[in-house]
Amino acid sequence: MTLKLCGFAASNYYNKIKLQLLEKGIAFEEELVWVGHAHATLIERSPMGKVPFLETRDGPISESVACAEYIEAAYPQHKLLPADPYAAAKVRELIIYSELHLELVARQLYAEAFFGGKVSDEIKERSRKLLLKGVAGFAQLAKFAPFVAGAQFTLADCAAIVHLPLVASASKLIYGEDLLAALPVKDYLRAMSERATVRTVNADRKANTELMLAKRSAQ
Ligand SMILES: N[C@@H](CCC(=O)N[C@@H](CS)C(=O)NCC(=O)O)C(=O)O
Repeated sequence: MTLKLCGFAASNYYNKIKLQLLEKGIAFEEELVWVGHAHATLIERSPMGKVPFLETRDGPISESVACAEYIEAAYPQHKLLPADPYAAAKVRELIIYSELHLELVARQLYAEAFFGGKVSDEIKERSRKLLLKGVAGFAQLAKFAPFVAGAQFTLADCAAIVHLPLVASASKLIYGEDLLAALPVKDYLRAMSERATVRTVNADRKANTELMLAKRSAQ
């Protein structure tokens, strides 16, 4: 059975896995699955009702970290995790920083930054403090030389390429200041956007975002 990536292409976590699959040159199918109405068939495949999830020959896998690790183990071509245990741990560490300490914190702001909603001043203030701490931590670890973990393109790039633009633009929109501006993120993202795989992900993301916004305004 061909591996199937399920979710929607406006999602940064979906695109993290899509980029990994494209970089590794793995044949895969995509199934468009929206979230928000946690119907039984979605919950059966992804118990938290989140995307992405994979459909594999052995069954479904939810949570992008578990999906990414499964792909690396099951499809060893074009490794995106170093063989050296310490180097691999440093890649995983960067993924955790970009998700737990940056993206998940910035996510608190998305309702107002991107979707016309409102976020309380209390949440904005708390998120700003956490983001400043997360950015300082990430800055200490990220190499941008030229890839986020060093000389090789790794899973940390799959995460950084999809998450950092959201962190930068949400902070710019809410605080009037890009909290990542002191890091070479813009140059890094510009360089990464020249990769054919990233161009594909970005083109599909734009098309799917329009579809998602049209769907929302029709509700
Ligand atoms: N920890 C999850 C996060 C995935 C996530 O938050 N996905 C969003 C779309 S970008 C989602 O499914 N949101 C719907 C929800 O939270 O109910 C992962 O790494 O897969």
